[in-house]
Amino acid sequence: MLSTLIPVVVALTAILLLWYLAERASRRTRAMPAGLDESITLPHEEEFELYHNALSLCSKKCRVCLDELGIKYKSHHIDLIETGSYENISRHFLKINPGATVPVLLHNGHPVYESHEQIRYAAVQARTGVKLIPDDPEKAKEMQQWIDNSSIVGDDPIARMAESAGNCIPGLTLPLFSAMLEEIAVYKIVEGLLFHRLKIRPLLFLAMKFRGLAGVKSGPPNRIIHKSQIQLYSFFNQLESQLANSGGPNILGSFFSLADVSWMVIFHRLREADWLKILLTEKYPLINKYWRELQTRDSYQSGILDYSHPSVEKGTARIQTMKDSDPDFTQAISAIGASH
Ligand SMILES: N[C@@H](CCC(=O)N[C@@H](CS)C(=O)NCC(=O)O)C(=O)O
Repeated sequence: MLSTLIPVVVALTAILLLWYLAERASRRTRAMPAGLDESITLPHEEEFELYHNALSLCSKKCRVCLDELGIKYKSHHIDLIETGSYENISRHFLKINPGATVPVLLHNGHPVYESHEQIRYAAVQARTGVKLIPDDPEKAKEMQQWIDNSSIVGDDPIARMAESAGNCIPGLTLPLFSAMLEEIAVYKIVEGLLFHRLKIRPLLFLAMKFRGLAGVKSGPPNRIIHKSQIQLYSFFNQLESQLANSGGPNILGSFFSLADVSWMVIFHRLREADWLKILLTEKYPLINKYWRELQTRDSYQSGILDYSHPSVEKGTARIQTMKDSDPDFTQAISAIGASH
């Protein structure tokens, strides 16, 4: 019996291995350099096209920026595992970005990679009369610092938190990721382990899937959340001073710039992961005012709220229910908030 089974198992293993190797060969991934790549021309129909995702913070940044500038674009929604499936590692999307991340901005078919580069590129190219970069070079430099300290830098989403508020955000999104992953089947995450360039990301999601939302109360996820809070507070302190010095209502004063686009999406993520009440305390009156102003902009509606995704809404609601039903939960994730 066993002797007849062995060749079957060997044959099946060989078939699986061949399938995996063939599939990997057709889904080649590599990191793409930031900025415009004029050596690549991708199929396109319109001058500007955007590959993006409803939940993705960097995608929101680009949508808000394009809307502020009045640039019309063709929209291609790409699912990420959080919103349903790993479309970002599909053969189709890897032709657009072998780096497997969104957003990607196309200008006349040429891709621009990295959202902080995309917003600058769009602002420079815009012929709509709207300016999001100040003429004064000193002011433009100041703006760039506020873009840099809110960008997501590097491939590891939970590293380099001291460099940028943007890198504190994935850690603070862990509860939302966990809540959203409740609806995602394990095999879909495993696809990421097999084909994603950045294995740390599907690994993290698999761990979050198994721990569930209550799992953020303790262990490594809880430590990551607390570390993210501490680091984020240091950026909040800087932002509060900047708003006092500039006189508001924006980071550079009266001029609304790319820096504000970049920070708007950070606050919105804190909103969708239900952190605002815990983190944005009365210790930060100017940031509170700033955030209220940001929400009145048309681009907040068109680039963010109009793209609200049912899975994100369910995820936010799950976090709120957990907080209401388990006082330990709120306590465990907001311990730092009480003492900063
Ligand atoms: N630094 C990049 C970050 C790009 C990035 O990590 N995008 C996320 C969404 S915000 C993504 O595509 N995640 C999908 C995945 O890693 O599977 C940028 O600013 O564009």
